[in-house]
Amino acid sequence: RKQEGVTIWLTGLSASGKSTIACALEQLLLQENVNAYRLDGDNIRFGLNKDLGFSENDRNENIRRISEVSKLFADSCAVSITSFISPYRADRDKARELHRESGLKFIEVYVDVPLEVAEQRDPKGLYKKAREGIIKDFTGISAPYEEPSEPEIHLRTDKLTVEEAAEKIYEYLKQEKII
Ligand code: GGZ
Repeated sequence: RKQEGVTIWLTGLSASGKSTIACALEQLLLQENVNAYRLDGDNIRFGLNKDLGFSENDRNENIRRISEVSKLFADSCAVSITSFISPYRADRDKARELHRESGLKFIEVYVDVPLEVAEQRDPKGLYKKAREGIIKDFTGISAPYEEPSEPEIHLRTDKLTVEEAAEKIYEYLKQEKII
């Protein structure tokens, strides 16, 4: 099926729900025969970017490479869905600019949850370790998260189910006639 390429860029704290929403959105799209592909920590941080950690420089480089890869998927007419914290506004803006230069759509989705809620969820016990100082430079605790100022989509994941959040992105793509 013919479609425009696009990058859906999810950004938000650890445990905000980025990956689960990305999975649900991918499912919705594949059901409609829309070619979707997901980039996340599992296929990027353990492969292409396995040389990178969580210092500011490494995060910049992580996001720079992901921006380039996502652009290539979008260029192949896929709906490329990225789910990375991407805590620095400048890095996300560069990703947007890279797409703009190539005439490709870029949709920034702020997966927003209060830090207290993310910390309560703590599915991997990382916030606890960060509070104890076992993990250094942890986003929201000991490293910054810069909120998007003008995201195309703003989701409050403590007020939406995963399905509702994915639906909102899906509806946006329909409304903008991207799919
Ligand atoms: C933040 C960390 C850290 C530190 C390990 N800070 O909830 P998770 O576990 O599964 O997702 C987090 C993931 C963040 O990687 P990203 O590539 O998305 O980060 S960034 O965009 O900032 O480059 C978390 C885990 O890795 N993790 N150490 N110090 N998250």
